[in-house]
Amino acid sequence: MLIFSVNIGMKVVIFTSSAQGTHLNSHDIEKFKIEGRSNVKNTTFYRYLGPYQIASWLRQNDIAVQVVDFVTYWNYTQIKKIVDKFVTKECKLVCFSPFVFPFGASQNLIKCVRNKWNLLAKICRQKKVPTLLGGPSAYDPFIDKKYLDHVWKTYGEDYVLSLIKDTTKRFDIKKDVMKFADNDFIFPGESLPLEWSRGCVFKCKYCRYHNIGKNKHDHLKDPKKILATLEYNAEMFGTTNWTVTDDTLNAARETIKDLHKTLKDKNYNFAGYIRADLMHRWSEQIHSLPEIGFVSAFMGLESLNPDVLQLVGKGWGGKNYKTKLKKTADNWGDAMVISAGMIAGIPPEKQQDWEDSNQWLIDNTKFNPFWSCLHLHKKSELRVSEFELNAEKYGIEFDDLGSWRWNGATQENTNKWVKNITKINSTLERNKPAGHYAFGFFNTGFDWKTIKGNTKNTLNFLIQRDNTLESKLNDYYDRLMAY
Ligand code: B12
Ligand code: SF4
Repeated sequence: MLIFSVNIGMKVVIFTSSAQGTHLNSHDIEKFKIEGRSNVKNTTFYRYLGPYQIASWLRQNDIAVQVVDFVTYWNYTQIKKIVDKFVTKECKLVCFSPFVFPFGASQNLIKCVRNKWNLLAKICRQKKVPTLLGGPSAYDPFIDKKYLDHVWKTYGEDYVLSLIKDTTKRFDIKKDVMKFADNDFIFPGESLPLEWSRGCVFKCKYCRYHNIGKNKHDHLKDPKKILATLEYNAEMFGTTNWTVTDDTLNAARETIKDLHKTLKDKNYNFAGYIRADLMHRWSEQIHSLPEIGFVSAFMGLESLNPDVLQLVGKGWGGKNYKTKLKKTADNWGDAMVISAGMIAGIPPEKQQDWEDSNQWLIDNTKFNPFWSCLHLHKKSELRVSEFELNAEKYGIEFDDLGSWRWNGATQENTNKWVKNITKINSTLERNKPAGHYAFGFFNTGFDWKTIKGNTKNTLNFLIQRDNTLESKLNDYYDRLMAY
């Protein structure tokens, strides 16, 4: 392999740890006693778009940027070398963009990941370059304040640019063509994330996203720019597999109609989040999404109980809910691999209701149920969602450790139930990876036929047996340091 160094002084360095954000090396696994990793071990990775999107915008403004990914995996010596190489005298800003912790992450894992980010921030601090934390974890920062000059909680393009350049230029999602770059070190066959739009038309009461309840016509990327993004990156990196990061991609009805005309004759694969109620209402999507190339989705159902849905603020909790859902599932057939996202913990449902819903999904659909425990923050400065901000109004209480109690259920017991049902569901033949999670397997070298044809357990086993993840991340490091 030809290795050469271009020696460009980077003006901005953005550190991230692409979702899942918790990749660990074997030394840390031992040191922090991370047990049971074989069940939860992150055998895949998928880039978190936020930092790359900011980098793309800065590069469009002639600012040299290095994104440094997979931060949690590097050891002390590697981190030191990375910082020495990129945080040089040309560097005007260091950005941190960690992803949020997965719900249910163990305390040891959280400690280990926090530790790594703080170590990195401390080493950067010694370089006396301004530091900035942003992205979804900025709402509950796990990097110590003493290492940070600024914290930013919403979209970052304009703010970061304003710190580097005096300009009146403003970022516009509608017109943007997002470009990955050579020094992002994209792997052959890697799936990449892209946005079709920003913001969400719904307003769920447990939601911690800052741009919800938008009008459905707001912040939609021009379909021509979506195509240009696909084509640019296909040409540069051979990318054909894409995850759409929108919270509800099928809310963009006109975008789908428009893209259907062009994409049905191309060979792209897509995955993303869709909602069943919109599929039911706009039934043309049953055919148009697979024809565009959608092969897999994560479908946010949350619950099968109309009262829960009404409390949460989801539109589809009305009459004949299960009948509509079954019809949508039947219409879909085998066209897509789908995970049904369910949340345990919202009243009036109790454990027996969650059990029944899990069984109903298994008996009546081909969906793979994916359960999460309701997640709420107690500390007032960390409260963002409606349930958090007005907990008392809904009868939500918190114990001394910050765990919620609601309508007789506790976070601890609900979590236990979620862990148990996840284990039980993982033995089912239908436990196929879906949505964003499925496309992570492209990045470890599998094709769609193999991903679709195997359970998560089998794929994880193959990756661990062959040390695929480790060799990919080590290869990334070599390319980063040789740049
Ligand atoms: C796609 C997605 C996922 C995908 C990620 C796939 C991937 N390739 O990265 C998957 C399915 C893996 C995922 C998982 C989870 N997710 Co998620 N996810 C999202 C989603 C829908 C989009 C994120 C995205 O990429 N957007 C596109 C980019 C371009 O936009 P952005 O992230 O907003 O980035 C901008 C700003 O944040 C900012 N920014 C980002 N970094 C930086 C850095 C600096 C320095 C600055 C200044 C700014 C900045 O600028 C960026 C450009 O404008 C968001 C909701 C949302 N719409 O944001 C939830 C969201 C981030 N997820 C959330 C959660 C809770 C989770 C889970 C914990 C859920 C779970 N059940 O476990 C897991 C954790 C995963 C893990 N660690 O293993 C929450 C976080 C809540 C919070 N802030 O506390 C969100 C906000 C959803 C919500 N409605 O509440 N997720
Ligand atoms: S939880 Fe998802 S669907 Fe609900 S408002 Fe938030 S982003 Fe939208």
